[in-house]
Amino acid sequence: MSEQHQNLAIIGHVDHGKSTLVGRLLYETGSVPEHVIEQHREEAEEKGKGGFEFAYVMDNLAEERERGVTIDIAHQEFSTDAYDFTIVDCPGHRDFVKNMITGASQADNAVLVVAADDGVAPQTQEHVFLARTLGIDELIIGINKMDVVDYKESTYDDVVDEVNQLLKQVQFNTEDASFIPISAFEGDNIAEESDNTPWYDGEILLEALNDLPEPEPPTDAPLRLPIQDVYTISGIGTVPVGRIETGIMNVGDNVSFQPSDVGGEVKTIEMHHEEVPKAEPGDNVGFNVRGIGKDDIRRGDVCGPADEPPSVAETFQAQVVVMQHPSVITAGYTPVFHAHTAQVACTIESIDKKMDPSSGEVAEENPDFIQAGDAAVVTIRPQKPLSIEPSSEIPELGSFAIRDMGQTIAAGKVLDVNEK
Ligand SMILES: Nc1nc2c(ncn2[C@@H]2O[C@H](COP(=O)(O)OP(=O)(O)OP(=O)(O)O)[C@@H](O)[C@H]2O)c(=O)[nH]1
Ligand SMILES: [Mg+2]
Repeated sequence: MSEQHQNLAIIGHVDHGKSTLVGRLLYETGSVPEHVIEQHREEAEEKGKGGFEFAYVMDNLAEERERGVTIDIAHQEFSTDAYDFTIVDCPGHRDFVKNMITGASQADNAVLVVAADDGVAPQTQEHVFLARTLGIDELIIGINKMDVVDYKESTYDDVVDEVNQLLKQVQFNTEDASFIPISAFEGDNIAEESDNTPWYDGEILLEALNDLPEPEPPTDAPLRLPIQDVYTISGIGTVPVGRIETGIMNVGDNVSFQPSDVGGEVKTIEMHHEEVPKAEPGDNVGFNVRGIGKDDIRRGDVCGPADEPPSVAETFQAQVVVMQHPSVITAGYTPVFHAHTAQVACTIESIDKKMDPSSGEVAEENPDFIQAGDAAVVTIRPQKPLSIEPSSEIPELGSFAIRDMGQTIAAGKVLDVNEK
């Protein structure tokens, strides 16, 4: 075990090999034994899904295995010399981008998987945009399925060029991106240098993972724990679960859930099925609070200290970047905002400034509309109570994505919260 912890998201278009890559990584690092892969191979073949044995390590739901797609995010742990990794395997299918947003918002860095035989595809673009705007620092880009293109250097170079263009488009600093030709299925350049790519002399994947920059230390912000689900467990009672984004939770603390606006004393905290006296940023916990019933709180609430409760926005000002929209965005537009575990319809009440995305300077005051490619400062009014924080104070609770008509329209950062 190493000291440092990293949350690593695996992102990219559907079927490009994300789950297969995670399965392969876990296998190569000894976290999944050979016989388990062998069982998966048999099950995959029975289901007519031969080749999915590595993906099945991550795809545990019956529907995922039948369809051969990832639906919800899945977490797995493995260690290298430098880091203990929590891998967040994201779904690539366009119907499940909302789950990818949750995954990306939990991660420090990411591996982008691009299939060499397909190149940049719609969700490659959508995921890179979301990764960039949700605060992913560094990207490792695995050009996967090199076996399918006979390990050809020219194909690799073409896909690298395509991805570089995309990175420029979303203003991802290309110095924070590194490329590796891999085959997740065959195991090329994952844990060992491959003989099939003699023309490549860069790092293999495990080396690149070891060389990732250390994640920023957690801020000294107060406790913020977005609630992912609320369970009723016999013998304990109501158990909200979620991941601590900032701060510490101790048994005996007085906490408040917002925007539900209820609270009480923390009676128990459970992590990995064991009771613990306290929990820290990055910990996935279930806990019980005196006097709180199942109907008092819900997914999307944020738990914080009673004396420093999570902010609830009447309105908030944010900087947004528009990725795509069939026409233009004007004041009055009311799409769904995805912030931490909450999904709330919000109205763009005013478009205050259009920014020059390259310089960050104001390009136009009070523009009539914004469109794809624009960056702007806007004022937003949630249609139902929403707990959200200024990104400068609590970055973990200060970003969001905007979705409409089954696609990501924009993403942004909260500048200022006007509290209820
Ligand atoms: N030949 C070859 N096939 C691969 C490779 N990596 C993945 N595949 C195949 O591609 C298919 C999809 O793989 P997955 O790992 O499920 O892809 P995914 O990116 O996780 O897909 P979603 O989670 O649904 O977005 C499976 O049939 C894999 O066997 C590779 O390196 N070479
Ligand atoms: Mg998958």
